[in-house]
Amino acid sequence: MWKLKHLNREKMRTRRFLSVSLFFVISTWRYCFAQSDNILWYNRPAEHFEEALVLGNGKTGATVFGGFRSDRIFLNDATLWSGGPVDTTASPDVSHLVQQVREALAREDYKTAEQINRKIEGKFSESFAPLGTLYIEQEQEGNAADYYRELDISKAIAKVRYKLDGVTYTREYFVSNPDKIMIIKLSASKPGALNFRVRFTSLLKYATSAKGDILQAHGYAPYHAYPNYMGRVTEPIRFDEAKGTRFSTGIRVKNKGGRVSVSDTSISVSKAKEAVLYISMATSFNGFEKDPVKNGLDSKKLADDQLNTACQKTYEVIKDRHLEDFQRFFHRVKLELNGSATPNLPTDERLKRYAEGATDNSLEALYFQYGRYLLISCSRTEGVPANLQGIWNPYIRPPWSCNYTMNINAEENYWLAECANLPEMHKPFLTFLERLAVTGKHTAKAYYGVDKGWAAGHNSDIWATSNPVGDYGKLSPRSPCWNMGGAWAVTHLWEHYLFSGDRKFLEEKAYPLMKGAAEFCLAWMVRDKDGYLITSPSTSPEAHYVNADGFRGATFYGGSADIAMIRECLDQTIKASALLNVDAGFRDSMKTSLKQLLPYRIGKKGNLQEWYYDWDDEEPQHRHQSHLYGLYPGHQITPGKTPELAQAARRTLEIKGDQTTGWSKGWRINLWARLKDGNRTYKMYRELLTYVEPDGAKRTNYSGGGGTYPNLLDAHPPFQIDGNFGGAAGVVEMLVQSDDEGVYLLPALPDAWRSGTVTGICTRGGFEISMKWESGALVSVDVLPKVGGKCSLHYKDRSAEFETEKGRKLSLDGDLKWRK
Ligand code: FUC
Repeated sequence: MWKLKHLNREKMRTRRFLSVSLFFVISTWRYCFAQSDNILWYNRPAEHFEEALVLGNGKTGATVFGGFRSDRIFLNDATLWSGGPVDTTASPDVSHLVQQVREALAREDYKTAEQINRKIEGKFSESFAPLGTLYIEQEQEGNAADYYRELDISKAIAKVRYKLDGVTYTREYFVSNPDKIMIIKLSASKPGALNFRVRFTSLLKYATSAKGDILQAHGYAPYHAYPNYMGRVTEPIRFDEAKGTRFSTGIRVKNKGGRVSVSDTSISVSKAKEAVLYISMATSFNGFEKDPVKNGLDSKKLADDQLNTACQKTYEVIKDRHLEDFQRFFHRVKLELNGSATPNLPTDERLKRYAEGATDNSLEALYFQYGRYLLISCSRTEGVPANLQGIWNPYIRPPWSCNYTMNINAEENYWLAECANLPEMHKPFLTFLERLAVTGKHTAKAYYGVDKGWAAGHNSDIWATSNPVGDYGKLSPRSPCWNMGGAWAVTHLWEHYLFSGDRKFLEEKAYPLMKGAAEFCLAWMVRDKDGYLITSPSTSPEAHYVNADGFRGATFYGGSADIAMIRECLDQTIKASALLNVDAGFRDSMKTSLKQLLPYRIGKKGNLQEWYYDWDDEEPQHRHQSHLYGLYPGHQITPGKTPELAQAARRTLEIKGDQTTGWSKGWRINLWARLKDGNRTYKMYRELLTYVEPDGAKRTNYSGGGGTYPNLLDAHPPFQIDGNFGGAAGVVEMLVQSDDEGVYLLPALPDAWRSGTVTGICTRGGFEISMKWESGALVSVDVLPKVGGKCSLHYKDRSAEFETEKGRKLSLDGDLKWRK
């Protein structure tokens, strides 16, 4: 009896011990995986794209679903697009129509002007193509337990882990930039338990085959893809074996235990303990002006070479090199808000809780760092900037062709680059402009009759399309008939100079492009009845007016947005030419024109006037706000220097309201920050993080459905990455702003961020700022001069000026005095 009791007690004790240990193990395990500030995690596999985790090395993109029986990974290559080089001989010279539009406008005949303007349209831009999908299939019965999926954005590594029949399976995924390879490591806790098959499919034309122990896929992209917003058209996707960018993929497995067999359609691994997949991808894209077939790169050889070189390295070596490369960028900036305690909840649940009003400062910081993560992951290919979805797209007819939309979206993608200490990631956009200027010279002449400089319209692609799109009159002028793409985009070159102080870059790369854009602007402008310089025809990106006769249209003259962009472009080009001491005569003509630009006007509602006359908007809450360009990203309107205009811009934002698409929220966050209204900025930032159901690209909502998907990608809806970048840039604008007059510390600090620390924020003038604030007040600031020279700091009503030396840090207190 005693023995039995004793045994039972022993059993109970062991059980208790086991359950306590299990609890400890589970909580520690969860803690290890879930508590870092830089982790997105989930307790189930992704079903939709908007739940899947994105990885990339700036060229190769992977979207990981993490299914346990069948894992799906969408593969992309930044250089795989439909189409081929722009054929400038194919576009007819329609520039004579410009005069006809001008004459109609001079008669105030807007209907006729609109009709003729529509004829100044050319071919559509091309589309970013999906490379393929990888499936990892395991023949396993039953349901997985303890499923866990994460993306560690400080490592750019995704992980999946689950238990099945007492065996723990794990997968680790990353895409290495230094080794140009995607790696997936699969392992099982029990020897021989790993059995799976790898398959590749694609929506493009392709074939797979076995070459030794490699599974290969070769294929080609369409020679033309019609934009999805044109709805049903005959043969929207056109393939021709003799045309289109080629792509190649090679997959090889290195295994521990078990065996590997390769067929023409798959690779199978059986009875292994561990297996590492090496996946290489390449395309024949050889530059915007080269035919990808006749003068293309050898994608097969490239993919082979990348695979062979990578396979000579172990998984550990590739991983170490990947971490070193990625973290060199990622760790430059740190942000902590109010102590940033991270709740132990899956990211989608955190997002839902947050949308219901919960406080989650760590999620706010995570969203900011996620923007930086995305930019490092998608923007590292010379001349090939991040598109509307970065580099992650599964569709053959993606939303808006997944292209470069130059009337906001392409630029918004790069608002984060300089200030968040990622100038290297800005380069793909800056080098793209060199290409845009080449086709843009033709566009200026053939579409606008201007034989000086270059112009770009509202849509572009990897081929540097610059003409107004619309397929020769199929679109309303409100989007395509806008030619300020060049004027806007070149401001990024000047900004890169301001942040880096790189005079060589300014002289050799930036200035020639800036000058070309400015030359076009000068030649394009005409005089209004009062002698002011204006554009005619003009449109205000994607908006419609209602004129005095009740006519609703897009074509008019003297648009405030055009003039704001020209003002910024001329101002910067004047400064650049003076600094470089070149083109004195041209500088004088720019100065004269700058003074004669139509000034800003304030409308009857107290708003900043968008149209030449004080007309109503067809949609007062329209998502675009291009006439506020001078407030952000420009530097013409500030509450200090132009209080009336700042007040009018504020009124415009109030009339527009806060409900808008993702990218538009991203822009408004920055606009409110420049108005130095921290609480309103924060309100919009919170709204950008509104949970949006993951439902694929099914719904396009133009009026107010913007927010964030479970995988923290921005919802226009559908997914559009610019909102991520705009939102993250807005965080910087709340904490640090800079212009010609210096650096402003905590200029729009919201009450909700009472204390915090930030390191590594960059400013114009080449300073790196790290600071700490408590109870809403600045405690300390370190300024690291990367260039040297005068540094003016402003905090609330305090200002201080320092002469700095490159590399010698200033350590100041909250009064901007030297710290003891
Ligand atoms: C413009 C915007 C849309 C969308 C698209 C890519 O047409 O008005 O909202 O962002 O670009």
